[in-house]
Amino acid sequence: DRFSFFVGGNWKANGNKESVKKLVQELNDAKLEEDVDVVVAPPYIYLDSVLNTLTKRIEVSAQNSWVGKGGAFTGEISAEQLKDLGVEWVILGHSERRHVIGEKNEFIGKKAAYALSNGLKVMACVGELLEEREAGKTTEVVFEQLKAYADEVPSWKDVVIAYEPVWAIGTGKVASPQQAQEVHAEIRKWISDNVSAEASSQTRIIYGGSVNAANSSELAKQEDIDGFLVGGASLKGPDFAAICNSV
Ligand code: G2H
Repeated sequence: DRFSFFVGGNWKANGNKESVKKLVQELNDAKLEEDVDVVVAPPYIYLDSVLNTLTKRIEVSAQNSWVGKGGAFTGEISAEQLKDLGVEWVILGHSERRHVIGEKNEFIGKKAAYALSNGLKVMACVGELLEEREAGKTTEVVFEQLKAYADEVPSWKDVVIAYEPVWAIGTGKVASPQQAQEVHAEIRKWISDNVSAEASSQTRIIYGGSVNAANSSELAKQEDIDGFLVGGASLKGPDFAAICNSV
């Protein structure tokens, strides 16, 4: 349920065989508090080796999956294949896929539904661009992104929502605890108004965007921040462990 804190590490397209081995070792050695769900998302090509070497204390996620059944889709990886490997989670709708690759709301909603129907759990990302925030459109944009998921997914039971303001991603400009809390509360209310009170109280809403070991405790104190999606700082085992233990 939402009451266990959730921390995801999004490795993005970083690392090589050697650094992945080192990171897995650091994570295996880390002391993690009991009441926190921890998931890491290596690049596709390292998923198998990470699944075979990482402590079972930490779950494994992909960073993307194909929108439907596998087949003639060059360069894609299907939800069925991820399940076959033993992957439990997938990150969908990350801002880098939205704004660098060009994925649209509807496509991302369909991906989420397909992944869930194949037994994967989903970190469903949302977040506004700087110009959208400055134009006062943060909630409008985030609500449209949420609606695209809500239109497709039959249940929110296996969904964690990641709020990642795009202006805070990889920039070192973390949202203030108040800025993050404000949007998290709006998201919680949107789910209550548009999905159900149960989904609203049970769904974890995690924050992403320049989270590090120095700023995670203040963010974690906010009422509606139920965890983090961590990029850069998830590449260092001790830092990531400190973030996991920040509540
Ligand atoms: C946001 C985050 C992880 P970073 O993309 O998803 O990355 O912590 O590097 O800003």
